[in-house]
Amino acid sequence: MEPKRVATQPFTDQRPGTSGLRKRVRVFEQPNYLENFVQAIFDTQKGLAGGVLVVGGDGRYYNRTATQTILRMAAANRVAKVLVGRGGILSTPAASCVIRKYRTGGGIVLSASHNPGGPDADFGIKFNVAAGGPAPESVTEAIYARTREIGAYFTVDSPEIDLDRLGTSTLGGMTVEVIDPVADYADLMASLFDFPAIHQLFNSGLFRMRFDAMHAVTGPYAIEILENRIGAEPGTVINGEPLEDFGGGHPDPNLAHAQELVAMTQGTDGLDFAAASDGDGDRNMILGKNFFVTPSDSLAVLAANAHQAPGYKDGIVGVARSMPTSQAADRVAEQLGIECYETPTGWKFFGNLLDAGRITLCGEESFGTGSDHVREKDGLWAVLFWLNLLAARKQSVKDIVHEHWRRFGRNFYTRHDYEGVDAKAAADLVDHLRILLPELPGKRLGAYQVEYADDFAYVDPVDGSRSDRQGVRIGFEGGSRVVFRLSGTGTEGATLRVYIEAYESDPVKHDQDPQTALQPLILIARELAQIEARLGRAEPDVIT
Ligand code: G16
Repeated sequence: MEPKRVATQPFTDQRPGTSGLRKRVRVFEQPNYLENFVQAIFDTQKGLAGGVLVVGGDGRYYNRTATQTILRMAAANRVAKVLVGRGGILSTPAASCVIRKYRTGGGIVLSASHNPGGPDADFGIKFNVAAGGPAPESVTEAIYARTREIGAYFTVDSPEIDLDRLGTSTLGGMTVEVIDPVADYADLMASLFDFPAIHQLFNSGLFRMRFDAMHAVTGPYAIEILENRIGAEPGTVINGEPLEDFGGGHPDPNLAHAQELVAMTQGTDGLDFAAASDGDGDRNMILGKNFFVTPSDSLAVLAANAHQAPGYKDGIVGVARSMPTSQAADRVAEQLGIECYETPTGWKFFGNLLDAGRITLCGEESFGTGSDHVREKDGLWAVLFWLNLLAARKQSVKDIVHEHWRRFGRNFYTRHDYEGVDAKAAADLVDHLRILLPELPGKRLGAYQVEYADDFAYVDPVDGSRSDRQGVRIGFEGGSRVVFRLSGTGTEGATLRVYIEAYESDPVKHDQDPQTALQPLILIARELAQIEARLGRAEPDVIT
């Protein structure tokens, strides 16, 4: 079967964002759109020819079509073998696990993560390198540059591969192995966490939990791990059947989009523990009875208690958080005497630190937590870590977090999102803030004294690469901060994110509602950025 050369024209909008190329399905369905991007991957990642490639996605609408296209193009581009998840499915952390376990040359992950799915919603594609993580900026920029000059792509004429049957077949000289998408990942989880202890917790009769898979990819993973392997009662996993449109929902595990689950934890009869994951299985939300754990606190609590889980029993070497994530983890690192790194938003920035053995745990405010076990954030991993902790400490979620605050102080935290705003107005707003920066240090805003104000820049300590303009930070004396940046994952207009944080050491004040505790800073942020005047929005669309 000879490769076929198909002439094409470049598209101008294929620069990957925070996490790969995310667009409306309709955009991907344009003739040659997906093909151009995939060919740009093969043209720039020369090592894939003759090597092994992993392909899988979150099962959203267009996943199967794209998988078949990629398989044909991989054959034409002389890839020796593709490992593809059954049904074209691999959660993002499972893809990372498989890429690493079988020492492959990398993977193509099909996902628009927490964005809605369906013919009128979103699709996405990203390339993960051999270490298992999202390609660093040097690679994504090279892929983008190639898409700007591409003149042809290569494919083969062949019937569709049967993606639903496990086993091996050939496609134009390339081997295609359809693998169980769950098994390798479930084995990895069993090696990290104390499944028998979690089993006892489930069996104690005193513990009730639900895991909400939000009709996204984690359903089969959660059923296999929680119910089949650990022995949680059937029905512990809810919304466990993956659907191409996620049942019409927004598969984003937060207080706004997982309301059904949040409600189950409320009241005296509320669940003891509830958790959810997102479209592609890399995000997590952790809830206790009448209690929400912010992702920033979750990272800090896991860092402080890592030794309780078998996979981390020797402790952790370092921790990293994205810049807008609260500084709760920094306080833990300080007490543990380990390094804490502050990186730009985007999981790809943790890759070098993990590869170099400088950190064990990392996390982001955007419901992402992970470790060196893979090179993606990992939703179910975080849930299992919390379950392991609950089993080991025999305390409630709320008690564990309150005890943590008493020991380290509390970083009150919230994120306010202004979604789908005019892109030019949002860019102007950030530019306006940049202009204000030099005159802010030393100024008083309300009760707060500005200590520093800058546009965050990051120099990777491992390879020296530099990333500029990663978000406007205004830091106040005492550790409070407001941060402004534009989302890099949206597909319509722009989304302004405002991150607000205040530190409180006094336990008497730890019970306050974050929105109340942070109100003065929220108002300062709105005024400084002239949000209502510039965006025409008095209130944010989503508060997390
Ligand atoms: C992606 C990235 C994360 C980032 C998040 C939000 O997550 O992997 O690192 O924190 O987007 O990014 P932004 O603020 O630019 O929208 P996911 O789960 O969407 O892949």
